[in-house]
Amino acid sequence: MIKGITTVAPVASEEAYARLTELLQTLGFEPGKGWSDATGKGSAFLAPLGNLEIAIGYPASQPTLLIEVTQLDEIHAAVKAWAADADHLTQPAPTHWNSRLFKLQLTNDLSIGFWQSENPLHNRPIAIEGDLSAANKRFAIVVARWNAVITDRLLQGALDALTRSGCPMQSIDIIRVPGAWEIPSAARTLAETKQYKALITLGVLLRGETAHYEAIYNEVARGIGQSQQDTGIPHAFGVLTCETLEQALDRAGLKAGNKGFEAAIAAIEMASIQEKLATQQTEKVEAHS
Ligand code: DLZ
Repeated sequence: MIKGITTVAPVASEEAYARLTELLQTLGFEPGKGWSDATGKGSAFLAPLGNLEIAIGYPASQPTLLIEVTQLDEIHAAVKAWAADADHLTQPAPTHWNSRLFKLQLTNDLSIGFWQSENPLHNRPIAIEGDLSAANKRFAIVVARWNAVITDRLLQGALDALTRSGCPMQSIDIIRVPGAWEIPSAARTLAETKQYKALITLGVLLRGETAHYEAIYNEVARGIGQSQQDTGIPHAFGVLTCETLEQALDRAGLKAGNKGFEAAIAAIEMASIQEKLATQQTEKVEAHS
């Protein structure tokens, strides 16, 4: 599968290289990993969205380096402020492909074009992804007291993820239950209040110490999943199932990350996805009415 496409744009002079690198940095282009060795050097920039375009009969007047932007006029103003010599900058003008474009003759040997499509859906990413902001959202954490030496660490990890993602402590409710067995019913009661954007469930089941381990684990997982499906509120699953206490400790912050932190991040992402999907649905309904 293709993972990414790198277009190498050779520039003819040291001056063009330095100016283009500086301009792209000024405009906030995300830097990638550059290189420098005996054969030359490269400045890498990461485009959030990249196109590979092969062309035939393309008007020679077009720059071969084209950068698609979302706010062409603001970019034009920024480029004008950056480039001391405005003679080498054209005004944004319509193209024959339903876009507007301006050109900058950076050096004698290098011209670049900035353009914006008039179609707001052009190149819009197809995937809807959640972001990782927990601000202005309420979360609940259901945590089992059984194996508290571990679950307290999972709770610490979850709180760390939530607060570092912008959720104040006042917007987090923590519900302690006796053991993992009790998590589903508490989670469901909380989810049904519709007060929370997402729930985080935390517990530890140790195979060696838990009679009917499989039966309990299956029921806990099924109950949490069912609550999530019935209520439509995301429930992040942070119930560890381990052979030994040592394994559990590793997953609670020692060697294998903190599963409480990871569950909270999943909850934040899912809360955001729910919001985005809800907005999309509303937009669709409005468009059809
Ligand atoms: C009883 C029990 C056992 C044996 N093991 C665990 C465990 O490893 N992890 C856990 O969270 N809870 C355990 N429990 C307690 C049950 O989850 C439950 O709290 C009690 O059976 C009371 O309903």
